[in-house]
Amino acid sequence: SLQFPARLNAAVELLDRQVERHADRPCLVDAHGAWSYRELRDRVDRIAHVLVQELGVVPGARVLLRAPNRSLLAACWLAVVKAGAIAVATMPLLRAKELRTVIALGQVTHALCDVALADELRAAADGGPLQTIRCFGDPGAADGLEAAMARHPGPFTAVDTAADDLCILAFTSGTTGVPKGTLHGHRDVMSACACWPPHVLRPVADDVFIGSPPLAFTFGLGGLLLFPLSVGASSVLLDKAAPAQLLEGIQRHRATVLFTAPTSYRALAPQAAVLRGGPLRKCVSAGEALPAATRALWREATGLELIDGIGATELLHIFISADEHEARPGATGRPVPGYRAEVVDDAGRPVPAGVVGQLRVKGPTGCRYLDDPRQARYVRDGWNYPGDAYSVDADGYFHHHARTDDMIVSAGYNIAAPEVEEALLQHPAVAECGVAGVPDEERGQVVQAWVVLRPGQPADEAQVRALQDFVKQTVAPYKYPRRIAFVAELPRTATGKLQRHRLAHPG
Ligand code: 3SK
Repeated sequence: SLQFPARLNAAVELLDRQVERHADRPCLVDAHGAWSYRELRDRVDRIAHVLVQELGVVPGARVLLRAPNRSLLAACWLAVVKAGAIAVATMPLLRAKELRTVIALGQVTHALCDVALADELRAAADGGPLQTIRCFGDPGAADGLEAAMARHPGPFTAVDTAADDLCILAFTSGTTGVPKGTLHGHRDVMSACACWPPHVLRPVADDVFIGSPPLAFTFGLGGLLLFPLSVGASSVLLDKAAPAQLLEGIQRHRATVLFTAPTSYRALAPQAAVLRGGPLRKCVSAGEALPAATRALWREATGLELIDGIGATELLHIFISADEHEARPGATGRPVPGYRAEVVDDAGRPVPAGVVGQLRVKGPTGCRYLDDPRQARYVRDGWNYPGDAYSVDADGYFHHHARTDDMIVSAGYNIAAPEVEEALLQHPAVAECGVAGVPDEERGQVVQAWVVLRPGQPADEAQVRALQDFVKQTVAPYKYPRRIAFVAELPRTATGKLQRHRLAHPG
């Protein structure tokens, strides 16, 4: 089991300890330049002084962060944690309505915000607990964070936090309903760094990390900040990480470790041959189930085997995974050392190999919800039930079937929406697709697919029949989509997860 001292501050462990070892190594790179470990610590200490001395932040206060990925956002996150407060990082795409929910549920009192995104935040703050917003991104502004930082040179002594003091309030992206706030302490952050990275990713100090997930999504927080810092590596933070920018960034910065989601690997694949034989050596896929076809596509394009993983905001990061040598198409992997995972029936009994049931997980990164009645449903006897239908094979590999909410029951058949999506994605006309059950008088529900076609593909009846026939030949014929709609895009959360419940009701 993992041992940490009773007094622990994650910002000290991840940053100050690295400065002691290699102050001048490159640490963060963004569109504004590059910072060494020493330079990052200097910024973090200045911001922590501003938080405490100018804004009156006290240990345990909740500080909202709002910006696209950039080094100053990472510095703000570390400063909040170093000051013993709780970082509430929010997706840049959130609008005032969603921000209002986060502020009210999280009892957020302070915010550090990119000036370009401040209007929505100010609108959301109206009348709520959020009293102080300090903006950054306009270095000339007299009342901006940068001006305040200039007033506070000199080291900041980290607040002496206990290992179990909270330092993160992260909201789930809400693929189905209202987001849940999840709480994590300094020990959880250090545990996440001590489990999946050394056992599966195996990063080294010379690695250059890059990727698309926002730092506000714990997939991005771990992959693009915590894990690189934990080994003294560097990280490239892209404020925009659409496929073209990501590909350009990988090449320009000679990135060696890539974090992104299956959708992004599919979009990158047609141009990704330029990466073959280059410095890129580890490609991590998470955030959504990885179809075997996407794994094959990426391997064919680049020669690299994807490292798949399932994680959850509730557990901070990845808890089932397989490295590039142990990967098996169609399987997510095995429990990451430090975690236990089981597939159980509705009564909580483990099911035999090959049988589909509910996934449950236990591990060192905990799972506490913020005053949410759903705690009772999602956390039982120390197990977290992330809401995924899985089976385990005889070798202990876990196979994803669907989110529990994404099981379609049609004429008595159980059909996993992702399996139908995976079949459709193998058809050359299909760029993206989403599948969900829609009500049907005769069958209860029928399978419907919403398909984004590749450029130039006809959206006509012949295409519908071709796709239906293709699915019938790829998986059991009763799973084929009886209805198909062609659409320009699919509804996704701010973290890029497909919202299947919105396919039929996009409004
Ligand atoms: O939500 C997820 O899918 C996820 C994946 C990896 C790491 C962290 C998270 C939240």
